Amino acid sequence: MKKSIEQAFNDHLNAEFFSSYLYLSMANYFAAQNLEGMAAWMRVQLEEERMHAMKFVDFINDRAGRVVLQQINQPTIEWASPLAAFQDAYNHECLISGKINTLVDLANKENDHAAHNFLQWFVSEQVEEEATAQRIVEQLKRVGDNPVGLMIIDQQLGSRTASAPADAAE
Ligand code: OFO
Repeated sequence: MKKSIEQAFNDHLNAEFFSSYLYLSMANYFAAQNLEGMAAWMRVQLEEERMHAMKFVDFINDRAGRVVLQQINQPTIEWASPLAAFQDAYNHECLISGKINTLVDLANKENDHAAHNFLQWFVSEQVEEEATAQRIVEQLKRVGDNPVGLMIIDQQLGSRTASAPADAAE
């Protein structure tokens, strides 16, 4: 694979590992708030992010490139509210979508059809990632400070399983 693609994919797998780290941090925040459902939801999400990172690892290895693991930045550990945390999650997913789009542009520029094809899964996935986070943000906005509403959302999110990640907010 071309060095430019290898470098960009290595940078991106670091961003996916950071996503995993960020959601672990959010899981810990929710656990500290006794919002066990949200904590559980984030724990499923962090595993998904690790899987995303591993897809890039596998692709680089399959193309006879070299994976270079880089330092993972420290995530935020405190949020003002569950809404603030999920708003951050949504903003983060938008950022990741932008990075995926940039990778697609690079794959096109380098005429790397395999990379382009590989990235299409992520293009679709990011639509789901953004939509899911946004739905939860809207639900949390709707309940505001109502503790019963918050408890219901917490219970709903706690039912998320690894096999049905996209439906967790519904
Ligand atoms: Fe990997 O999709 Fe979220 O960050």
